[in-house]
Amino acid sequence: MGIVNVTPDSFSDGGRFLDASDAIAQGLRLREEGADLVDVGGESTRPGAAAVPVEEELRRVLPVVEALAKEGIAVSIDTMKPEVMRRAIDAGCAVVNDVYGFRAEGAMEAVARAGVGVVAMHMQGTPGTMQKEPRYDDVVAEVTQFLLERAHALEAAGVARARIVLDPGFGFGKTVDHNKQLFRALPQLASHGYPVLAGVSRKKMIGDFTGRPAAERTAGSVAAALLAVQNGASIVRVHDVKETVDAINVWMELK
Ligand code: 9MG
Repeated sequence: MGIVNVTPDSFSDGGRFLDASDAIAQGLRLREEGADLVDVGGESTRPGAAAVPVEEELRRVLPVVEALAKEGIAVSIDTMKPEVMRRAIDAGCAVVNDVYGFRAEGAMEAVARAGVGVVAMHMQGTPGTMQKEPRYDDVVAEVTQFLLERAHALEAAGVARARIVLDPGFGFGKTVDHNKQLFRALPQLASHGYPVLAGVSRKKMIGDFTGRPAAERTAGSVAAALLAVQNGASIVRVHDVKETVDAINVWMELK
């Protein structure tokens, strides 16, 4: 899954693709580089980010979703808002990626009958507050329980089991130690039978391990994506598609 942020304030590529034509060009480039899915987001979810009004989010993402879908690209919409989900589905998106795990009122109904794929992610708190003081007694058990509960709620709302992807939400209300524990537990999470998505690309955790700023975290991010796949992730959400695809292809040939 390649990332297209149509936002002025993403931590890793803030403002580069705010213009719709730049965002569309980036989506096409990511497909050429080997992305199977392009994730389009119009509201930053970086720690401390402020919420964006629904009309502004729609203005940012809809032309991009529509243009990429028309090109035959499988588009996923990164949003927490049911109205954005509905309009993006009408515009042709194939997957809804909700970092809030479909907890907003009307979110499950927005996807239930549409026949789209869904990514339900775990987040403690909200983007505005989540990194203030993340706390768990047992992060792996609590995140797993939350995700299975969301999956069952989605199924009860009418989403086919085969369309549900689970995501532990690296960096979303987690310390580096929480992230490490969750990363090592990916095989356990995958064992429940739902595909697992891992998103670690250019995140603070990679910066903590390498000492590098976001723009210089490609090698660290590729290493983490590769390890996530080895640990059972079916989808990796990445900025650096070409490098990640190369690494995975080499590993597949040599393993
Ligand atoms: C939007 N977004 C930012 N980071 C993410 C992650 O780790 N997973 C998913 N599903 N979405 C993310």
